Amino acid sequence: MIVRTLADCEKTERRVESETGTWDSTRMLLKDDKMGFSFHITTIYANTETHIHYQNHLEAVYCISGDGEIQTLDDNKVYQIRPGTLYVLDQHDEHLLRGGSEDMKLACVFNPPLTGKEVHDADGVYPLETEEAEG
Ligand code: 9YT
Repeated sequence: MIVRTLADCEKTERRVESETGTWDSTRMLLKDDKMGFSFHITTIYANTETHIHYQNHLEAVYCISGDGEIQTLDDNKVYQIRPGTLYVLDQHDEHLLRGGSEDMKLACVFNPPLTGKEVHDADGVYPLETEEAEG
């Protein structure tokens, strides 16, 4: 059994800030937890744009609060994101994620799970970590 609070996780290395200055994220579950997915609470800052392309991961994202939009780059479609919206990157969709008039709080699930070290490649591809590469 694992029980954690967001407040406690935010005080540890689980909370990361992007080098782009456009988001922060608290990784409440990571690969070491051996659940087969990772779980994150991410804040996308208001009036920002982040380029993301998770070529090695599938991700589902649920909006808890705030507002923003996502633009998929292969077809230039724009989708509004509001509390209650779920978007799913089932095609490893390259996209621009924009914060709206206020910070957007998102709950995110990754398969395969992130290891926790991925912040340095923050605005593009996260590598698929191998057992050898971790340590
Ligand atoms: C919105 C989004 O893609 N969140 C993913 C998690 C975050 N980028 C992280 O923890 O690395």
